[in-house]
Parts: sequence; C-alpha cells; structure tokens
Amino acid sequence: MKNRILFLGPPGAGKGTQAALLCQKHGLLHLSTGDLLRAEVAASSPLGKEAAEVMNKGELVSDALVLSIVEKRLSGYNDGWLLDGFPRTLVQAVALEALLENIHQPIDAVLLIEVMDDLLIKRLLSRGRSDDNETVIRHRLEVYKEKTSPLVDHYKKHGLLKTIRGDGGIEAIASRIQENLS
Ligand code: B4P
Repeated sequence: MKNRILFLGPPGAGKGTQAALLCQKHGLLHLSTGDLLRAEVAASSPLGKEAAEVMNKGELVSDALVLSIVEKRLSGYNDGWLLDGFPRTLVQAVALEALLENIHQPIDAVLLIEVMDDLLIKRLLSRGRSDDNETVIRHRLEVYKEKTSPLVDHYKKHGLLKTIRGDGGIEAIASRIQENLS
C-alpha cells in the first residue's frame, strides 16, 4: 500500500475524519496541521496566540509558521505518514517537496476529497467548532478556491492526484480511499 500520502480538499470534506481512520488501520503517522495549530492555541503558546486570531477569521496561518511545525515532525521520521490539510498553498507545496527530497521520502499519492459546497456548509455547521459559523465557513471556502485549489493542477502535473467522491457515509468513503491506495 502507498504510505506517504497527502489529503487535499475543501474545509469539511472529511479529511480529518478519514485520515484518522486510515492512520489507525495502517499505523501511519497522522499529521494534521489544523490539529497541531489547535493544540498550540489550547496551550496559549506564542505560536498559538498568533494562529488563533487568523483561524477564527477563516484565513490561512502564515506559510512560515505552518512549515516550521511540519518540518519539526517529519524530519527523522522514516515510516509511513499522512499529511492532512497540508500543504494548503503553492509555497507550502514547494517547501514540502524540498524537505522530502532532503529526507529521501517522495510523496506516493495525493488524494483529493471532493464534496459540494452545500454539503460542506451543512457538515461544518453541525460540527460547531469556534471557526464553524456560516460567515467564516463561506470565507474559508473562498480561501480554499483561491489559495489551495491550484494544488490540484500542481499534483495532476506530477501524476500523483486521485480524486475521491466525499459524499455518502464515512465507511463508503473509507473504502473508496482504500481502493485508490492499493
Ligand atoms: P483543518 O483542521 O484542516 O479542518 P477542515 O479543513 O475544516 O476540516 P476537514 O476536511 O478535516 O473535515 P472533518 O473531517 O473535520 O483546518 C482548520 C483551520 O486551520 C484552517 O481554516 C486554517 O486557518 C488552519 N490551517 C490548517 N492547516 C493549515 C495550513 N497548512 N496552512 C495554513 N493554515 C492552516 O469533517 C468535518 C465535519 O463533517 C465533522 O463534523 C465530521 O464529523 C463530519 N463528517 C466527516 N465525514 C462525514 C460524512 N461522510 N458524512 C457526514 N458527516 C461527515
């Protein structure tokens, strides 16, 4: 099975949900930049204070800050991993490629989880995190379209992209993902 994986997709596509299932099943390191940032916020660290305001507005945290978090976790790690919600900009993608080249760990697969906007909004409103009110969600979707969706073409050109339908039940989506990683 492919075991160096990126999950791409709009907010609420279920990246975190599916990443947790897949990593538990196959013993992969689950690196969610969203979770790591929320842990910094909860700890009121200087980094968390910087991130909280940005996240609650639905903006992206600075590339430099996110890159420092990922670099710390991935360097020296030699087993399989899944990056969930990272990269989210082309700058992050290019920096990740340089990091992975240095540690001789190329990406095996990029999975794009696709879900219609109406369903994303419905899911996020029922999740109810502090950045999950309708105005902020709509802004996050715009930010996704502007800053993250260019990564779809980027990874298509590298021959790494697989697209997964993200509607339906959690188990059905997990099976679609599994089929694309064998
Ligand atoms: P993330 O934490 O990455 O979260 P997300 O994109 O909102 O959600 P995800 O797709 O993981 O959906 P989930 O499984 O939870 O980002 C949050 C913020 O952190 C960003 O806005 C940004 O500010 C910052 N950030 C993170 N990474 C960054 C980066 N690299 N650079 C800069 N900033 C960064 O699912 C959503 C809901 O749907 C859940 O309630 C779940 O239970 C439900 N659900 C999932 N699958 C379902 C299904 N099949 N059916 C019904 N409900 C389902």
